[in-house]
Amino acid sequence: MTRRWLSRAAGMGRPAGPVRLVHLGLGNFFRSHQAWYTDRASDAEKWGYAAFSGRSNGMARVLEDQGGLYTLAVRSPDEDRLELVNSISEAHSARDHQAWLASLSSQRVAAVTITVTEAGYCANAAGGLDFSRADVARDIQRLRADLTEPVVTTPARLVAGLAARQRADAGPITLISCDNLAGNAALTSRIVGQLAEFVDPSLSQWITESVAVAGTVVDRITPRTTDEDLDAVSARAGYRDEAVVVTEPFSEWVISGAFPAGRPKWEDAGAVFANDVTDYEHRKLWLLNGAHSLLAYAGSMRGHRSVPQAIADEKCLSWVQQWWNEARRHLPQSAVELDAYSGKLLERFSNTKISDRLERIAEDGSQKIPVRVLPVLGAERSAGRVATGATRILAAWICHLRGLGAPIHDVDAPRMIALAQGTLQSAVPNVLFVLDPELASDSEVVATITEQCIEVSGLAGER
Ligand code: CS2
Repeated sequence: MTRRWLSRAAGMGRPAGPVRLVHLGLGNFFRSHQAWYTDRASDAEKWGYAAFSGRSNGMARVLEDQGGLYTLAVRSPDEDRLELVNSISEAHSARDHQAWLASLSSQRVAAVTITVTEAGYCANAAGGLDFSRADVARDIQRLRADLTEPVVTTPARLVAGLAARQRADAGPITLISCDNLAGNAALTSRIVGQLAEFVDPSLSQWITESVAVAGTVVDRITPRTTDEDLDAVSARAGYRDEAVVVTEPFSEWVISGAFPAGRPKWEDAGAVFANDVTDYEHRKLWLLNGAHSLLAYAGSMRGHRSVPQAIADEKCLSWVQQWWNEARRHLPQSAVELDAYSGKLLERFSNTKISDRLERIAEDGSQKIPVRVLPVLGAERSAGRVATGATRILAAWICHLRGLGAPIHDVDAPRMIALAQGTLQSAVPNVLFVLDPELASDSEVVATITEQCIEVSGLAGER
């Protein structure tokens, strides 16, 4: 057992950089992606992060003890490359609201990156802020009474932070959404704008003038860290690190937006700046994340636990290929480019060293499925086709909500589980209605999904 702990105070790593970036959502993905890009930027020593937990606080405490340092284990089929990441200068728990307000009030802080998962934006089906949520209503009440009161939802924390910045006259700033959502910049603008308008119209005016919102496409498969990972890294590194993150060698970050207060030279670490991220976004959300959801539901019903296991199953692979053939008809990239992209995806999914659990990916399907599958289904329907690769993902998800395959962890679980009960003839249109009422009244789509529910659940026992 290693006795030495990873610790900046003990002189390990680079000295902490000045805090000029803030992050919301201190999970594994932030640590394998934005924090890593910042550490790899050519001007890294000038840019430190104050990183805040989304909801759970454990990681903030661990990182605080380690002075923000942690190890990224970049795991390819034949080696683990250990990289010490230095970009987190301060780690704070979600409860540390005063530190949050202080960070956003600092003139030095130029941007806020956000990874709070799809559900964290508190959006409704129309893509605006869901004012009917009790937590949102509570936060609004608090902010109306006092803009410095602790709040918990992402939109309210952002608005409270921006209000503090306005009071401090600290100048413009950029919000950078890094979650797997369609149009993540526009969604972030809407939820922040709507909440601010409700709380204080003059703040809303300042936000319009002073807050830029950048859109991004982010990609790096990052499974949950296991105890074995912690032990293996400690054994090799010669120090104990409780904040290890395991990830794959591949990574992508496409960014579009204005940075009136500056930013790190992320392009020197491989990030791509584009005028518009939409084409990249569709390619990633449909081909990678859509296939992931398919494997999570259909694969787990066939007894698989991880992505590499599921993709090695010929049946699952053929379903993924069928879905990809449908999705790529609606992507603008050339056939050669898309072949290369999906070839690389197959290689990434097959990396048995990255044991990404289907259970993780199956979470929050109610938030993921609309983004990943419905645009393709709709485009195919407009062309007069029922895309059976796309409908199979919906069928597999409905079976999951009926208790098959991976366990259900969903922010909207009680409602979705209730809708998926009863005969398939009623469950299918009931679930579809929540996604899109038009789909629920499309008898061809409903009939196809009903048959596919029988197909995928029947095949569940085949292996
Ligand atoms: C996954 C993503 O959680 C999920 O549903 O599809 O976390 C996926 O691993 C990342 O988007 C990869 O970049």
